[in-house]
Amino acid sequence: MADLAAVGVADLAPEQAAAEWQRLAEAVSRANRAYHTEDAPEISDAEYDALKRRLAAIEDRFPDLAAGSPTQQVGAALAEGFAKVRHAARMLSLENAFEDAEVTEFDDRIRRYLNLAADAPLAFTAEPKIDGLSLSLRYEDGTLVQAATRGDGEMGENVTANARTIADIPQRLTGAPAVLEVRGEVYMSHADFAALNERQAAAGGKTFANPRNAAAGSLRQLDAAITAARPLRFFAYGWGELSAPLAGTQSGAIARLAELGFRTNPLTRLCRSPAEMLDQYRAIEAGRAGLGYDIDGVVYKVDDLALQARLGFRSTTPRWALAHKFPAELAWTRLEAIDIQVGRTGALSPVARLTPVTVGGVVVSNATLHNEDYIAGRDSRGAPIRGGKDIRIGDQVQVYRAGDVIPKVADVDLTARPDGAEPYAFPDRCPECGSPAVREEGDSVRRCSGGLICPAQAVEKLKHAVSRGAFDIEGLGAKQVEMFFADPALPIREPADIFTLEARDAAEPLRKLKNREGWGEKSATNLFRAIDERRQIPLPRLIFALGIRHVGEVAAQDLARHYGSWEAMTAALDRARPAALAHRAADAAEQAERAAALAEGRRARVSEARAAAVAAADLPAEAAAAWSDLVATDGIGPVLALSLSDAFANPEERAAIDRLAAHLTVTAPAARQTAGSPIAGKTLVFTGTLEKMARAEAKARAEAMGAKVAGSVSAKTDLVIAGPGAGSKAAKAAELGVEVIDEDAWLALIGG
Ligand code: D41
Repeated sequence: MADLAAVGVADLAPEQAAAEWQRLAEAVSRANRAYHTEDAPEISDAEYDALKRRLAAIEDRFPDLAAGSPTQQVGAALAEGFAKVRHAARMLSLENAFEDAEVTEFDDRIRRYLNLAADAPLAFTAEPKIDGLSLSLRYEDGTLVQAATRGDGEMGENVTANARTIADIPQRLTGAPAVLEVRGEVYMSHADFAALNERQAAAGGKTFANPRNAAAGSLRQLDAAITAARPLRFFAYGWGELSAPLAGTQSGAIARLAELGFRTNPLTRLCRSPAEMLDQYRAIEAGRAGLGYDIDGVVYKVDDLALQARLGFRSTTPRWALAHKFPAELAWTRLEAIDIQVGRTGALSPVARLTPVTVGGVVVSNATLHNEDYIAGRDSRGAPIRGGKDIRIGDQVQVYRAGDVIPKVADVDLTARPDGAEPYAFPDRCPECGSPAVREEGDSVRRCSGGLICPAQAVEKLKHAVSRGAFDIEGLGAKQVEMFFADPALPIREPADIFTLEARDAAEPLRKLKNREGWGEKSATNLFRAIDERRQIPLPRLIFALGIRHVGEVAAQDLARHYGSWEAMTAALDRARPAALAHRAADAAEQAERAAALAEGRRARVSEARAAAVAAADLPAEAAAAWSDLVATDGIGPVLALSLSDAFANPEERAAIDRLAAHLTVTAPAARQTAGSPIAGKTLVFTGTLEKMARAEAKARAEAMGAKVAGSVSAKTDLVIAGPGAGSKAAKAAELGVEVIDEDAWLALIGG
């Protein structure tokens, strides 16, 4: 046989191309494995690149060969070693509580949402919260086919080979539903952790700070043989996708998982009241030290699965579950210095530099001091905190750490204060750019007024733009952003620069990315491809990526859903601008009126003052309409609306936004599952008292069926649902000729 490797791609016959493709694909896969999982590259980067280029050239000519090719799996999977997998059902996280009172509030809140009387039965399971990492196991026809870490809840890492080595995880199940996703916590016992660290130390290897880190490090081994040698355990606590229900209750479903062969936590109890939940919390806390593994609280879940389904979830947490954390761990140490960090929105955040101290198994040397008032010993309303004790450099301070929360300085020991310690003077200029740092009325945070000229703000905004919920560009994380921000040859100073990087690199004669330390042909190309993948971006991600104050992921989704397209949103914000300015003027007029009234000893006429300011602006009707449409959007209040409007009206910021958008194709939000929904696309307003379904549930149901829920009635309203006591809104609806129905008609409309 002729040596195919010597034949040019253009000259290969189809069957030769297939054979050559096979050879190259295997060589690339082998090289990938050697490089990524065995940490032992067998060929040079240049040889690797040549193989891949030839493979790609063949696939260009014979596209049928490309499916499943290693050229299709550059980037994420290879760079990080594990393939990403999308969870069939999202892995939610848990809402946290720290106080006993929050358990009663949880019960109250659920009763209110479900419209249950205070004495109606409502049971909860209570189980220890294992301090490990969550894992989702997928079984099809009784066989384990996939194990994935939680990741961001939507996408996790495929760790199937590793999970198969864990003795607590069954490989096969009998009598299970055809599709069953089991969720639970992977952890390591105290004894196994100590023994592992001893072995590691003896072998000169890396030791772990705590059992949680050891479990995470062991599960995320690229070589499953290493995982197999690590003593990991697994408790099942829940489920994801199912082809048939496991039971009618949480406790029944967990019992079923136990029957199927999973370990479930023996301390799980069914509780019939908040008092019983707290009893179980105390019992678990009392037994904590003797368990032999780390737990960080107790998880309560509504037992009745039909009620769980009605309660549903918020953006990332179910309404039917609560994690009641144990009190955080504390330690005392010396405050060495206070550094000021400048954030994305210019906030000056004081950070305590501490003499390192171990808090709950973790060495802490930095902690947050929140803001200027916190250091001075006042809360946001001016009331004393810590009895009004201020914090000074050199003080003995108490450091507090709770779970994954950033450690904070909680208290100060005045008896140990060194002589001559001075009250801390919070800077009134930005330490990064020298611009004045100002505090707005009612804001506890001092902010740099430099905007995008402040390098700290610019770089933080960029980091935000590439973060997970935003552009999420593989290979362009916070570290790389800092590198590019400071790079004289290929700078990235604003998000738009990301999308010109490849073109600038191509035109760059001397300092090409691939020739830099830490970069090569492969990583540079991977980065450019990862950037290309994001030239098309869903609208909510783009809005979130802008890093506008108060516009988080949820608000970005609300805005995207409301406006439907980037063009519609920018046009509406431009139209609304005069009204936004009038509202700023009204805020100022309100403050002036309050001050004047105080001085003159009379009652402030706030609404008159505001109305006069708005009237003086003589707003065009379309501005007023665009503004009321924006602030009537559910989830968007005047504070957010003003912040958004300011960002789009600031000439420098707007120019940067437009430059970015020019590189992008913005995709509309995916339509909800609303086929056949009678209210899809309609704008609804609820008013008055609903008797069978609480307002929050009604709203969630309406949104799930594709409707928008607004807070006030306007010409855009399609339907008003009025309960008893509906007042001005029902009247307004009648005046505008909007259809009004009662709660029974609403229930009939949504089918129960
Ligand atoms: O023991 C745990 N760490 C635990 C975690 C538990 N016992 N139950 C959990 N239940 C849930 C829901 C209610 C969302 C199914 C959880 C977690 N979630 C969880 N752990 C980490 C993220 C989510």
